[in-house]
Amino acid sequence: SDYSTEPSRHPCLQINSKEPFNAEPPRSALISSYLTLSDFFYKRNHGPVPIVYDIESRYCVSISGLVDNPKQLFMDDIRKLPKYNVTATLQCAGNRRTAMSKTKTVKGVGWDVSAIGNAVWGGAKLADVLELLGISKLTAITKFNGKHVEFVSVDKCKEENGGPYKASIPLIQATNPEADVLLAYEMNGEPLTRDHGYPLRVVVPGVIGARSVKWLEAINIIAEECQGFFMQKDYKMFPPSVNWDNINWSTRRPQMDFPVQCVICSLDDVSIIKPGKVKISGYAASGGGRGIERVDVSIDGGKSWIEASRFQKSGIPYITDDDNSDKWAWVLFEVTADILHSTEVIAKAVDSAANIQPEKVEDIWNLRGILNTSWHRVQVQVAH
Ligand code: MTE
Ligand code: MO
Repeated sequence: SDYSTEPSRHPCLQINSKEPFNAEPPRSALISSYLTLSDFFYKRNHGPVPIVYDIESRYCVSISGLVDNPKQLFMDDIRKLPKYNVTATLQCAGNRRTAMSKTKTVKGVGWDVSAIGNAVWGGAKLADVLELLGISKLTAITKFNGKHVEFVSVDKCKEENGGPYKASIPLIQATNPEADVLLAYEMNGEPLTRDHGYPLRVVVPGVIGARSVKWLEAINIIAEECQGFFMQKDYKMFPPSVNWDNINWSTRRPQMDFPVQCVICSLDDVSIIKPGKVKISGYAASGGGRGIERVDVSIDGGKSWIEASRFQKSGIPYITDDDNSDKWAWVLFEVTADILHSTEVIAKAVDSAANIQPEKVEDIWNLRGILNTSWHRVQVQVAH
C-alpha cells in the first residue's frame, strides 16, 4: 500500500499506528468544547487515505443490488436533497482498548480514552436517497423485509485482501427518517477533510464508528448483512472465555449500538495535585439515541458518589431525552470536589434506559478489546 499521499495532521495527536494512520487527541481537547474540531477528532483508518478526484463532474455513488432501477448519484444530486445537520458522537468500538489490554493482552490498535468525538454532520438523509429509488420505510417492511443496506468505500485495506472497507445496516434503519442516517459531506460546517471521508461518508448515529463508512463509493441493497471482514470477523463482542483457539465468529452478531460510556478527561491516569478543590470533568454517551440520565463521580474509590452536572451547549441545562437536547450526542459533565488525600477518582454514567456500566474491566474482557465501558478510574496523588 502507498502511504505517500497522506494528508497532514495536527501535531497534538497521539499516534497509535502510523500506517494505517490511527491517532487520538489529548484528553483535554475533548472537554475544551462540546463540538470536536476536525483537527482534534480521532482518526481511524484501515488503509491509505484515498484521493478522490473530479468531485463535481465525475465522482458519484452507485446504488444497486435488489432494486429494479439502479442509480448513480453525483455530488450535485446529493446536495439537491434536503440538507440536515445532525449533531452526533462517533466512537470507535476500540476506545479504551489499552486499559483492557492491561488485564490480559487483546488484539488491536491501542487507544486511550479519546477514540471518540462529537460533530455536526451535514448532508442528505439516506432515507431520502433511498426514496429516490422507490424504497420507503413502508416498502422496507413489506417488500424488503429483513434486507440490509451495504456501504462500500473507495479505500483498500489488508483485512479485505486489498479490497474496499465495507459495512451494512438494516434497511429498516436506513429508511427511517428518525434514525438520522446521513450521507454527510460536511463536518462542523466545513467540507469533510480527507481523513474523515472526503467527499462523502456515511454517519450512522448511535452505532459504533465502524459502520460509518468513509469515502463512499457504492450502496447496495442486499438480502443479508454484509459479509465483509469488519462485519463478520471483527467488531463482535465475545465473552471472556473465548480465545483465539476456540473462537467461532459465526456465533455472534456484528456489534451495532454502542453501550453507555463515561470518561474523566480532566485528569490523567495518574495525576499529582495540591490538596484542595479539583475540577473533575469528562464526557458520557450512550448508543441508540439514549440520553444520559446521570453521571456519578466518586473521590473515595467508589465508597460514595456525587452527582455531576451535565451539559451540551453551554448555558443550556441538559434535559435527558428532551426535544431540545441532541439525542445522538454526548454530554459533558463537571463536578468540583475537595481532595485532601491521595485517592482513586471514578466516573460512571446511567443512560435513559437505566443501563449502567460494568464495575470491573475483567468482567467484560474480550479478545478483540472492544467496548471497554468499565468504570473509568484515575489515580490522584496529593502532594503536601
Ligand atoms: N471507512 C472506511 N472507508 N475505512 C475505514 O478504515 N474506519 C471505520 C469507520 N469508517 C473506516 C471507515 C472505523 S473503525 C471508525 S471508528 C470510523 O470510521 C472512524 O471515523 P473517523 O476517522 O472519521 O474518526
Ligand atoms: Mo472503529
